[in-house]
Amino acid sequence: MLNTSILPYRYEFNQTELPEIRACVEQHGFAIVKQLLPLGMIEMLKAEVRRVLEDQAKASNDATHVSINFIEVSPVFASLMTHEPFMSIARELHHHVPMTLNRSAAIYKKPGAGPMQWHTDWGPLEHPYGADAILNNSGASSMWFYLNGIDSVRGGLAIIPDSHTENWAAPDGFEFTARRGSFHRKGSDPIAHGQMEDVPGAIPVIADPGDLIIFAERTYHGVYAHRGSMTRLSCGMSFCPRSYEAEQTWPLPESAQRFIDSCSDEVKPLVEKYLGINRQWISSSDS
Ligand SMILES: O=C(O)CCC(=O)C(=O)O
Repeated sequence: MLNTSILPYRYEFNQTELPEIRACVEQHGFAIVKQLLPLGMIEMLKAEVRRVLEDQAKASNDATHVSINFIEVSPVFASLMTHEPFMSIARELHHHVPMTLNRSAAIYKKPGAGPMQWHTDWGPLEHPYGADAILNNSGASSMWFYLNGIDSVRGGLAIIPDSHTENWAAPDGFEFTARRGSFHRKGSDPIAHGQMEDVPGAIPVIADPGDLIIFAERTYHGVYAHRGSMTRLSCGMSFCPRSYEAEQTWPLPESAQRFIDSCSDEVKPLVEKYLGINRQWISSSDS
């Protein structure tokens, strides 16, 4: 069922409403596509997130565990690049220009996890910067699946609609932290705000398993504390225009090369320019 009650415009769509999905992301910085994944795929992806992250999660007291190259190690997730309902949305978001895989991730979040502070994934390319700044300056929209469903109780996302534009002003009563990375209450220490409930204009993202959540690279978002009882499993990927040329990059990681080599001829055009990710890499101001 489509829910339009929180905002005065539609932000939930069926998978066939491609122009409407793109228009919503362009105008408001996010959209939700209902019931994109079949049940079997949801269950296989849950198993994949567990396979990749559960051992380390069980051996650790940390509540949140992340794979930053999930697509490279999950053939099931990679197979979404041949799932036409998913790819037709990716192509529409990019106005049908040639695309390349930008990045991917999976997250395993235990019940009891605290909130994640408000932030934008975008960051300025001011030296020294890391791989995240390169990959989040590519014009990519994140395409996420929260495989158990999310809301404000179960460690769901909070987002600020319309916060995806370069000149967006901080919410009333708040000002930006350094490099506009987050915001803090005026008069408080300049550290990222960690409460989801008290930010003017913010909304909880409420989604079912199999729904696709899309948000733009500048859209401000945070995560509610996980007060549910089930481990929250999620995974996402993004694409950018193939014409995107980063001004500097890291050597292609071996895992990324292996992944590219493993892709079928059908998928190859989407991964030939894939950069992988190296979080140890730092830009150089000499080049
Ligand atoms: O945990 C989530 O759902 C979102 C994570 C996130 O915002 C991030 O890694 O930038």
